[in-house]
Order: sequence, then C-alpha cells, then structure tokens
Amino acid sequence: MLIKKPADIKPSEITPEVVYRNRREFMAAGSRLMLGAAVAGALPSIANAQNGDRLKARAPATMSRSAPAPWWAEKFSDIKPAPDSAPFYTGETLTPYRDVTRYNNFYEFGMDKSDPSSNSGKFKADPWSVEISGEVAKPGTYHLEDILKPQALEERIYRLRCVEAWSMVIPWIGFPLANLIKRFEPTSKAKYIEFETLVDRDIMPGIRSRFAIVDWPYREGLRMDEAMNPLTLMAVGLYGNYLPPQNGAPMRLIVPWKYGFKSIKSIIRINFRETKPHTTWNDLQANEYGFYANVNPAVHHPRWRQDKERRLPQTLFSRQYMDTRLFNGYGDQVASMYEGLDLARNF
Ligand SMILES: Nc1nc2c(c(=O)[nH]1)N[C@H]1C(S)=C(S)[C@@H](COP(=O)(O)O)O[C@H]1N2
Ligand SMILES: [Mo]
Repeated sequence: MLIKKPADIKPSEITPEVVYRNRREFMAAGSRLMLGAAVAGALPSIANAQNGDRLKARAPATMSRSAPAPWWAEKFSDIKPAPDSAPFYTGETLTPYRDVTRYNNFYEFGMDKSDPSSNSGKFKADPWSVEISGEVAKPGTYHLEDILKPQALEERIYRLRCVEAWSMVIPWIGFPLANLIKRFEPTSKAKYIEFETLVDRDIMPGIRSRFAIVDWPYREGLRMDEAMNPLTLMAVGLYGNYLPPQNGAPMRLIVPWKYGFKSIKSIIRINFRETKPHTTWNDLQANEYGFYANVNPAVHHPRWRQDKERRLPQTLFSRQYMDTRLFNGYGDQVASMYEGLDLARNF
C-alpha cells in the first residue's frame, strides 16, 4: 500500500454479472441469466437455485474446484443463509466471484493485485493448526478440525473497503469470532487480541522478494470489545465455498467497519494480551495507518482521499464512484464502542 499504482481492472477481466444470485435482483435478472447461460459459470448458480439452495450466492463450480476440496468442504453443505436485512446483508450488487478472487492484497504472495491468485498454487491449507496463547485459561495448539467442529457456518454479505479507496461487496462464509474466543476462556487481563499470518518462504514468493517492505509475519490486532462485536467474522469461505489461498485460506478475519488491512489472512496464531499489539501497517507507517483503522470519510490518508470509493468491478461505462460512509455504513452496530474517542487522532 506504500506503492502508488493504477489499480484499475482491465475491461477484458470483467465477467458478465451472471454468476451470483441476489434475491432482490433474481427475478429482474432472469433475462440476463438466460443470456449468460452460455457462460459456464452461470450454470451452477441456476442449478443451486433449483435444488433449493437458500444461500444468496454460490461460487461457480468451474471456478472453485480446480484443486481437490479440503476435508472441511463438507461443512459447506449446511450453511445458514444471510438474512434479507442489514447488517449481515446489503442490498448492493455483489462483486463477481472472479474479481473477489483475482484482485487481492496478500503481500506474502507479491504486491500486484494479480499476484496472490497467480502465485499461491503451492499453498496448502491442510493440515493447519492455530496456536492460542497469552491471557487465556486454555492455551495450546489447536488443529483446524478442532476449531471448526463446534462452529455452525453462516453466510454474511459485507462491504469490504480498502484504504486504497476501492471497495467490494462479498458474500463470506464463517462464524462469529466471539464464538471462537469464548472457547479459550480469556482472563480478565485480556484487553487486546493479536493475530499472525503464516510465514513460509518456500510457497510465498512475496516473502522471498528483495522488495518486500513488510517485516513478516503480517500482524493485526483488535481491542477485545471489537473482537467480540457480533459483526466480527472468522471467515472460512466465500460464495458458499471454501476460501481459495489468495483470499486467506483456510481461515481469515473480517472486520467490515475497518479498512481491509485489518482483515488478516491465513491465521496461524492468536494471542490474548493486556497491552496493545504491534500491527503491520501501523509499524511501517504510523502516520498513515492507525491501529483502529475505522473507515472514516473525514480522515484522509496522505495518498487516498477517504470520502469516496470505487466499487469494483469498474467498467469503461460505469466508473462506480460512491460516497464512503463512517464505519463503512456499520455505525449502528459499532459507533458506541468509540464514544468519547477522538476519531481524528485515533484513526
Ligand atoms: N496476511 C495478510 N493479510 C492481509 C493482507 C496481506 O497483505 N497479508 N492484505 C490486507 C488488505 S490491504 C486487504 S484490502 C484485504 C484484502 O482481502 P481480499 O483479497 O480477500 O479481498 O486483506 C488484508 N489481509
Ligand atoms: Mo487494503
């Protein structure tokens, strides 16, 4: 994010908008779907609808099944669909699967938006374990099986607002982070929670790169009340399917009222602390990236105004600029956590 780049997607990379279902648009989009039926990706969505799949959106099977499915794919047959109303749903058009999985920030795999999808072929999300440490009654190394077993998966459609001033609307699959935290029984000293991403030089070319600017591992953190907020999601999938590596497989954080960089990917360590943790972007450039990183149209980044955003995908005919909202539009759910805090200083 320290590097200025034209971030526009080439028109040739834009897929016709036929691979998702959105209840409000489904009827209206009927004719478009028929038109798009020639596109392989459209067919599984229609099939799912006919099979009584109540999810709002499914990934096209042709795109998501390139690698063998991990064992936890079986959990994806039983997902609670997103409701029809906010905050776990937005009436906005979903960003197509293709863009969600090919326009990524995941510096471990390289700094270009296309690097994570191109360079993550050797990544293995299975076996996976997560170290739980610090101020908890039940620290230890937990296998992914153990972490996922008690969790019921649900679909949540959230806006994702990157500090680079682009945004998407993504149908995530996951479970509330709070449900996971409770299992480890945090002590009264647990005031913050810290997360770390996998570091593997062999499979992550961004880590080997001489141009890497990050001091690995990528780290993020939340205040405990933010971590326990019902909006905070531990995501294990998107578009009704397991996460591809470029989106943070097998498990990544989603904090929809904060800039995207808080939503750390491929988590291998969760540490409960009494003091505020170090976080990657804040360490790199504290005057540009705050610890809170709450989306705020009144507090600008030196290189990106934050009062507008570009909703992806853009096309030649539709630039899709829109106003950015305080807390990314989730103020009703989160503003009370910041009462009395000067948001311009604590950005
Ligand atoms: N480990 C790790 N997590 C990360 C990043 C990263 O470079 N490394 N980039 C962040 C940024 S800047 C954004 S905008 C989101 C992008 O998530 P997506 O690619 O799934 O849309 O991931 C965040 N999580
Ligand atoms: Mo970002």
